[in-house]
Amino acid sequence: MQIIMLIDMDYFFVACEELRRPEIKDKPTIVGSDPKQGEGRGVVMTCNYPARKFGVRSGMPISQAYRIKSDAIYIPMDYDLYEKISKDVMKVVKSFADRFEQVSVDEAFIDVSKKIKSYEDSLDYAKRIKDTIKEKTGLPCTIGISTNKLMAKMACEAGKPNGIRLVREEDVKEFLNGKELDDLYGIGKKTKEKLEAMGYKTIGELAKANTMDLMERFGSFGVEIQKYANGIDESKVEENYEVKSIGREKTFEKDTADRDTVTTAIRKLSDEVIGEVKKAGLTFKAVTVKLRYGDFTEHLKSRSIRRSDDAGDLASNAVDLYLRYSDKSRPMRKIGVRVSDLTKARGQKKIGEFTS
Ligand code: TTP
Ligand code: MG
Ligand code: MG
Repeated sequence: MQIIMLIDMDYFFVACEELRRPEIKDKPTIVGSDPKQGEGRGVVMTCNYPARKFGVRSGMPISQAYRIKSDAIYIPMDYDLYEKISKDVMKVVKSFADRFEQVSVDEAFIDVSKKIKSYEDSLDYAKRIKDTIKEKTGLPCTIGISTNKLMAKMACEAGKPNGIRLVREEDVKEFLNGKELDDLYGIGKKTKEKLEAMGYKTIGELAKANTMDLMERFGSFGVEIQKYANGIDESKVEENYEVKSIGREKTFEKDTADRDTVTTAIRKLSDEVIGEVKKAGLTFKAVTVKLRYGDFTEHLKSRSIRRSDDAGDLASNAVDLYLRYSDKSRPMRKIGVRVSDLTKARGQKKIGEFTS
């Protein structure tokens, strides 16, 4: 039996803000663009549940949110904060997983089929994950548990907010049956309208639809959504790594145009970068140097090389990029060395293929 969980943080950006501004708790709060007294452009990134009660939603124009709830608390985005908290959350989630796949800043799938042998145990296990996230970050989440990624996602939606929701394999059909078409992952407003025009109103009806008709109307996408309507999803939880590149920088104590000083610094930085690369069990294919001059102008120079995890390869290419592309007459303030296009050393997929 396969047991998959989706962990998704509740009203994430606002919840992060709540940590440093406890006074906003339980008050309608919106993170997004400046509403400018209703004249503002841009959208609501997210809002807490008290704001949702009034009909405010993610993605809604901020001016519309302002019309609905002008006395809500409006907070601008602080992505650095959310990213930092996200890392803390993901660290916890990963520690509970056989396989871990982060799919956005606030959600991740885990496969726990090896660890958990029964649905009863999965509920206890989810509770432990939820409690640990709360303990380490102070934030609430919802966990959906089921037999594949699709159903874990749907279970999570149904369990929102601050819940744990299990949909057993034998209950999948009934769970999906009466739901609206656009409750199904993959079906948006347009597809819903087309399906309704064909006479299908619920997920249950789509599940039993004539497959040829769906093929004719939607091509292979039609087959896929019908599979989804039957709760079928064969995709696996794909291990990913949050690291897209690894780099180090050095600011010189005094701006310098001395070639040896810079070259020595590049070699040292290369060693440090390789230390990280090896620790993570990765190889790299792209090398970038950052050249920043005393007047703060900055240049990035990159090249692709044969895949490697070797300090000599990195240093020689980084030094070469510096020698070729830097302006030797101008004193440098800072130098940086970075590797990217990372892959697990044991020949697996490229990182960019996993992360959004
Ligand atoms: P979601 O998990 O979709 O939403 P949420 O965490 O705010 O609320 P819920 O309790 O329903 O899970 O998105 C996570 C964060 O990502 C959200 O706080 C804001 C941001 N976000 C975007 O950047 N773009 C989007 O289109 C959406 C929907 C959210
Ligand atoms: Mg969320
Ligand atoms: Mg999410």
